Amino acid sequence: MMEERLNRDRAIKKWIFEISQNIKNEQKSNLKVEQKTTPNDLVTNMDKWVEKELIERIRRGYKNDRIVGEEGFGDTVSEMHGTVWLVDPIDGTLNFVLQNENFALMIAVYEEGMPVQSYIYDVPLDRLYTAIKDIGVTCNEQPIEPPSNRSLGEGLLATNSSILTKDRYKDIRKVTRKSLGLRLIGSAGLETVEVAKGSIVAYIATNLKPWDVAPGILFMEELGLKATQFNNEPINLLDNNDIVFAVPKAHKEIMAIIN
Ligand code: 2AM
Ligand code: CA
Ligand code: CA
Ligand code: CA
Repeated sequence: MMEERLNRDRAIKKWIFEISQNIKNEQKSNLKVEQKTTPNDLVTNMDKWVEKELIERIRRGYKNDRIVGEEGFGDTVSEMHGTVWLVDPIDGTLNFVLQNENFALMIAVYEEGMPVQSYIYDVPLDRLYTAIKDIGVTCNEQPIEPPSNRSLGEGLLATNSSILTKDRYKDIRKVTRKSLGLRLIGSAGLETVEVAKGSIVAYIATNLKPWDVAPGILFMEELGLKATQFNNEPINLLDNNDIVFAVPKAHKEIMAIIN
């Protein structure tokens, strides 16, 4: 079992480096940007290309596995039996288009519904964050130690913008007031990584898709951190989720405020 995961780990890293090289080389003038649902919900030809490339490689090596991809080139998955891959080709597409930084390529592998391998690759900074079940978390092969268990009042908070614009989430103001300050990156994956590194004590976000949260769960588990829905229930990978990723102290305070 462990050997199989280590082989898969080597394959995934190779794919990530090969594919991301092309993201960097792509002439931005050739980028085709389309609107999916709203003006801030975009997809580019690069998102689609990356997802297709990844899925092709996974299918070649792992015929029996199923794949869930944001841009729809994978399978339709309604339960988590067997091995399921969740792929977000570019997390932070708006940043990719408008900033050319703060975006990541993300892959998560689940076995029988349990997270076993997670990859969040900060493409512009060349930083590969990994979480492997029972082995731990790394950044470019260097181990990341569990962050100190701080309270909201001792740390920074991250969130997504829709939580601030929608009235039904007004408790977020109370949470923010208790913290030292608010930070928004615009990539769920990179915000997750900030929690893992201890740069922020909590990431609170609404309506995230399965591929946005799938890698983060193992990062939290391996570091002894919390990953739940707003109601403190486990995250459901077959649906959208309102999530809190946090160190335990901050998580407990947030649960008390929002529930
Ligand atoms: P994406 O760039 O892969 O779509 C932005 O706050 C974060 O939320 C990004 O990680 C983004 O992922 C994610 N997100 C999820 N649903 C979104 C939506 N409908 N519109 C914009 N961002 C969304
Ligand atoms: Ca998207
Ligand atoms: Ca995403
Ligand atoms: Ca995406």
